[in-house]
Amino acid sequence: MGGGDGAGPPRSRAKHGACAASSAAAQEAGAAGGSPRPAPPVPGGRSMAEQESPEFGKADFVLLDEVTMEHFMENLRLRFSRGRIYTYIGEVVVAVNPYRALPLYGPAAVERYRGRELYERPPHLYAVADAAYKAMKRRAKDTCIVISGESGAGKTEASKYIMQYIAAITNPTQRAEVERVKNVLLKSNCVLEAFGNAKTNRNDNSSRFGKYMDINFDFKGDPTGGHIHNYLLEKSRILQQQPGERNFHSFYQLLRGAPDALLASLHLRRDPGTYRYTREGTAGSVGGDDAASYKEVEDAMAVIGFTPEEIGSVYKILAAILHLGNVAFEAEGETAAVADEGLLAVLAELTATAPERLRQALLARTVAAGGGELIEKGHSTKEAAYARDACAKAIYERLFGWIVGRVNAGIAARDYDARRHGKSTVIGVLDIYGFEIFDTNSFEQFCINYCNEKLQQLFIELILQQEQAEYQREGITWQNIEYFNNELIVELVEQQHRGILALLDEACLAAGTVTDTLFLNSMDTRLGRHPHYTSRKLCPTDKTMEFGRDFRIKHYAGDVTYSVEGFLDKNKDTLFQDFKRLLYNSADPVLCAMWPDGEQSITEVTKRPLTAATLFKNSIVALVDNLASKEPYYVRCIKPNDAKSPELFDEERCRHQVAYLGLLENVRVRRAGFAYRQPYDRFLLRYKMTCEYTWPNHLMATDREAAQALLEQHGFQDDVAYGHTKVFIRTPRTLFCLEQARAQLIPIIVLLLQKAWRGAL
Ligand code: AOV
Ligand code: MG
Repeated sequence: MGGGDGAGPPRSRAKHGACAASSAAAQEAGAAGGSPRPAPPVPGGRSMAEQESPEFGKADFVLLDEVTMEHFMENLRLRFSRGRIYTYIGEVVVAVNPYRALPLYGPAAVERYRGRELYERPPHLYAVADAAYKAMKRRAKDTCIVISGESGAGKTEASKYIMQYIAAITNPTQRAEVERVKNVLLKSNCVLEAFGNAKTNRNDNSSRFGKYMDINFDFKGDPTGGHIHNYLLEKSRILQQQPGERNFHSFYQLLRGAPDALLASLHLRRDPGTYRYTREGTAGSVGGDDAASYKEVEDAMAVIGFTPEEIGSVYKILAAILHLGNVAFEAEGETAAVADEGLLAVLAELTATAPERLRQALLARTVAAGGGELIEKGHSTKEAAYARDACAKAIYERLFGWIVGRVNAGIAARDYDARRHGKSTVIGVLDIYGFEIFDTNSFEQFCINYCNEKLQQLFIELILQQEQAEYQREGITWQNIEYFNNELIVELVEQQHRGILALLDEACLAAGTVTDTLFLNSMDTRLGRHPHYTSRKLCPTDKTMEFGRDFRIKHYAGDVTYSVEGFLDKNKDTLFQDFKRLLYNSADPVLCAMWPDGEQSITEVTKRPLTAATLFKNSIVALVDNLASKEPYYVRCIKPNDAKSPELFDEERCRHQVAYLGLLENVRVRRAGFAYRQPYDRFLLRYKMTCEYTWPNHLMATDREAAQALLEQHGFQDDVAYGHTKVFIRTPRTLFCLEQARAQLIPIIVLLLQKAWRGAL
């Protein structure tokens, strides 16, 4: 290679050699390997040590002296107690919910992080948002930010900070259309939370739906649109809540916040205790907030583009659901009759339907008899009550879907940009309901927890598995790191023909009288040997499960006992066509638009639709495929205690989360691994001007040798490894220094080129 000292090329003339040896991360990583060195300065005249003094612990878990649970917890606890709620594992952010307002956000903080590299500033969601944004802009890569953690860990709050950051750093020229899109994106949170969140025993503002939001960017890097996918709203909450919980916020907001005249026109009383669906949820409610939120949500709907008529329809639909819950039935011989005629009239008015048709839909259903003949079959009082509740759930679910659709219409990406400048790029933000364990866990918890298993699987796949597989492929010496793979649990749920979902669908499809208990029996028989499945029948001594009712899954995040009651019903999700037709014929355009399937005749709908669980599984599989196709950034949220306390760091609870989230394994893989990798040719193309042996072109036999010469000239040889096709760089600082060297040289090169050009003229 012809170096001055024979051991390698002479040091570069560019003054960045010091930077190489001075990487703070490299220093600390080196220290972990047993050669402690003083904390060095970093570009910009600041050092990691200044930003993160020992008082605040290690800003990156990769820098721990030893990767043990004890050291990890010590650092996490120390940082939490000092208000340092964010810590990195490489590019992954570990965030502990502070349960108090911290002065970490807002315009000044945004400025500190704008355009900076990850390691230049203390760990923050803003830094990750910036990294995802930069990757998207510089390399035209679709990226996604996956926020995970259990219920109440801070995912939704994190997603909002991330969106606020992206909104703040884009559109410097204040283009009106871009401003409008940003505004709609931000305001959509408030509306979706009002209709999709509720107080649970885990979280006062718990997301009861999953949300994945794509933000589209044009070639300038400004948001031009977006799209929200929502996943399985927990609609059973409409009917019933566990003690201490509430129905969706929207109901209380309307009741507590609406002006008197509006309430009167909706025939509502202010007290949520008046209505069967909101009666249980009045304890522990926060009345003042509800009234203030009502106004905020209404303003947000207007910003999104809801017309006053549409907003009026939304309120009427909410009121109709509340009234519907109060409809009682009395027996008239074999069949049911509506107990309160006045209520029927109110309902007909609010839903803009004909009172007699409404009565008919509540009391009977149309069935196809032989020979294509249709007959009316009257409900018993029990059947009528069941149909009424199914209808209330369905109306709310469709209202929510309509609202999401309305938001999407307000932010639909204008494809003129994509057509003019090629494909637009996307940042996806995922905020989905976290893993949850309640006193009673039902079908909804089963779906939510399955979804979290899938996301954990993706994390394992992207962060732990693929990383290690690449080192092996590239021939880099590597000691495999063991981790718990939850593949078996995912299989238990979703395996074709044999998994829980398949057995559930099988039970639902079976004609006649298959009950929840028979479904449980079938699981016991066919899954009895699975290491992650058990039930009282299989484990008779375990008194924490009820015989004939409960089964238990050993999830990655803990054991959850599910009550099988209602599984079949919720999975079938039957709503009689009579209701759909009734509401499709409503004179209210919003209500009518929610029931496009209401036009079908009863003979057309006898084909079995997909079950709720299968639809959910399909949507989650599609979500995971979508995420896997993007460059992922991770935020791993931790809930410090169950008391929502800003002081309490519950050691046991935190340790448990660190363990099941696989954070220690993440540190190990990261620490043993390399932060960046690039194919040799791409690497040289970008940095060749920083080395005399590679500029303008190298004369070495291979790109690999040339890359080696370049890195050695900078003095980075201890921080890199050479694979078959790619160069691997251990610490981000090395890349940062290369970037700096490049940035310093570019103006000089441009000047030289201009001179040469003028000379040629
Ligand atoms: P989740 O989204 O993870 O739960 P949230 O984001 O709703 O959890 O957070 C729960 C509560 O914790 C919030 O309402 C805030 O009071 C508080 N909190 C979270 N993050 C912060 C923060 N950075 N600063 C201050 N307070 C915070 V669930 O949706 O239940 O899975 O389904
Ligand atoms: Mg949430």
